[in-house]
Amino acid sequence: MLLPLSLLILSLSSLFFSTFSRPLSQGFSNSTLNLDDSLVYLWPLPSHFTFRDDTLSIDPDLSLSLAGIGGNSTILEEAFQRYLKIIFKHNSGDNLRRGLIYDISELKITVNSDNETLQLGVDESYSLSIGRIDGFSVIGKAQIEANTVYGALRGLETFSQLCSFNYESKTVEVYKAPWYIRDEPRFAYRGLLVDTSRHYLPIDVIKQIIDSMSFAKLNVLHWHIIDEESFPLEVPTYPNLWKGAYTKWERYTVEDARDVVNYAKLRGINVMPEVDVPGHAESWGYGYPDLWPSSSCREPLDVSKNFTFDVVSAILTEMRKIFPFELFHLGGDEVNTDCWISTPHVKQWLKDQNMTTKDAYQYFVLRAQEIAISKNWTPVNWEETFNTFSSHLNPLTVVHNWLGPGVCPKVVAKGFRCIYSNQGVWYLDHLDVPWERVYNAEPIEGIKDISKQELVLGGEVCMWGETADTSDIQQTIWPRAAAAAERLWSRKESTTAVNNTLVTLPRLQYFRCLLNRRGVQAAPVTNEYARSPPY
Ligand code: CP6
Repeated sequence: MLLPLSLLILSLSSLFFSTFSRPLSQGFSNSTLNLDDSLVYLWPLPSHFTFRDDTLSIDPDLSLSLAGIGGNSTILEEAFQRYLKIIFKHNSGDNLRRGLIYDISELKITVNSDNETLQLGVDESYSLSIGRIDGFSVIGKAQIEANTVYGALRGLETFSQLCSFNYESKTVEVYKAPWYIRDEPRFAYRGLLVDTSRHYLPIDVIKQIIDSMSFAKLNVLHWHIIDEESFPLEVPTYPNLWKGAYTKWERYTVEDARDVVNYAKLRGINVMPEVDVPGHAESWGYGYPDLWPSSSCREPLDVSKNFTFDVVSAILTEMRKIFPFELFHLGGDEVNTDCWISTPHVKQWLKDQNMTTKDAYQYFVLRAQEIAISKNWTPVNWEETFNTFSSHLNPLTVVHNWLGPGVCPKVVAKGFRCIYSNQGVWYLDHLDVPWERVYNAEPIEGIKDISKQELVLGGEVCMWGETADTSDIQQTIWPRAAAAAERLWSRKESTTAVNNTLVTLPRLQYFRCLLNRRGVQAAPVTNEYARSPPY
C-alpha cells in the first residue's frame, strides 16, 4: 500500500523524536507540540522515559497476566484489583462500553524474583511500556517488568497515573503513547512520620495515609506511636502501660498494629515504630509510676532502676513480634535531665556511679540500643544523641536529623548513616513553609564525597500530632509531602533545573487533584500564607 508522502514524513520524524529520553522539566523544544502537551503528568517523575503522540484506549475488562519466577503473587493480584477500581472509577454503569475493540486489553507483569521480603534497599526498579511501535502503527501492549513485586507495585502506580477517563468517548485512555519508562528510586528511605500520641488516629485513618503514601511512592511509615501525652499501644507483658492511653477507646491492640504492618506491606511500605527514650515518656508512668523518678519528676524515665530497662526490653520484645522492619527508632531527643539531679535517689545513684547527667543520658541511650540490637534491630536515634556523644554511639546507628541542616555532613563524615528531616523544610506542622521550599530541600546538601553521599539513606517528612488530628491530617500532609516524595524518588538533575518550581507547579497541581479524585483530602497547592520569594 502506498502511503501519502506527508504521512511518511510524519511517521519518520516521530520515530526520530522517540529515540532519546527527555527530562520533562526542559519541555519540548520542537514545534510539533505546544508546552502543555509536552507536560508529563506523572508524580514523582520517573528516571527515564520516552513518549510519542498516539492515544490508546484501555478495555474496561482489562486482564492481568502474571509471568516470571515471582509472578505467582497474591500481593500483585490484590494490587491489580485495587488499581482497576482507581483506573475505571468512572467507566461503569451508563459509562461502560462493553464489546468494543480496545487497543489494550491485557496488562502483563513479569517479576524476576519470588523473594517478597520487604526491607530497606529492596529493589523497587521497574520498566513499563504502554504500546509498541510496529512498522507505522502502534500495537496495544502494556507491560511491566520488575525484579521484585515491590518494583511491580511502583510500576502499577505509574501505569494508573497515565490512564485517564475521556468523558466524551467514555473510555479510559493513555495519551502520548507509546510510553517507555525505566524507573528506580534515588533514595532507599522515603519516609513520613505520623504521631499517634499527641492525637490518636483510628486504624482506618492510618490506612488511608498508607494508601496515599503509595500514590507518591513513599516507602517508610515512621510510626511515632508513643510519647509523653499518651501510650496507646497494648503491651501484653505490661498490660497497664496502655492505661496511659487518652481513653479506653483510643488504643491499638497488638492485632491492630499487625493489621497496619500488613496493610503497609501489601503496598510496599515498611513500618518503623518509635519508642522514644528516655525523654518524651511521661505517659509510661500512668500504669507503672515506678518508671517516674518521682511524681513531680515524670520524665526522663528513671535511669537508676533496672525495672526501667526491664520494661524497655519487654516493650521491644513484644514489638519485635509485630514489626519485621530492620530499623527501630529509639528517639533520644529533647532530653532535659534537670530533675534527675533534683530527685534524691537518682542523684545518689549518679554519685555512686560517678556519672554526670550527660553520662547518664548516654548510658540510657546506649543501653536501649543494646536491647534493640540484641533483638536484631538496627537502631535509629534523633540527632541529639550524635551531637552529644557521637564517639560512643554504636556504629550501626542511623542518625535522624531534625535540628536544621548541617548534621548529616558531620554524621557521614564519621561513617554513620543519616536520615534527613531538617525541621525548617520537612516538618509538615510548620504550615508557613511553602511547597517550593519542601521541594528544594536536598538531603545530601553539603556532602561532596560520593561515597559519603551514599550514607544518606534518604529523608522523611514529619507530621507531628500536636496540631493536627483525624479531621485535618491528610490536608496537612498533602500536597507538601508529595514535594518531598519527588525529591527523594526522582533523579537530582531532573528536579533542580533553573526555575524548576515554575515548571513543576502544574504537575504538582495535577497530582494534588489526582489525590482528591482518589479520595485523599489534599489541600490546594498554593494556599499557604506567608509566601514570599525567594524560596
Ligand atoms: N516530639 C518529639 C516533638 C518533636 C520532637 N520529638 C518536635 C520538636 C520541635 C518541633 C516539632 C516537633 N513534637 N518526640 C523533635 C524530634 Cl518544631
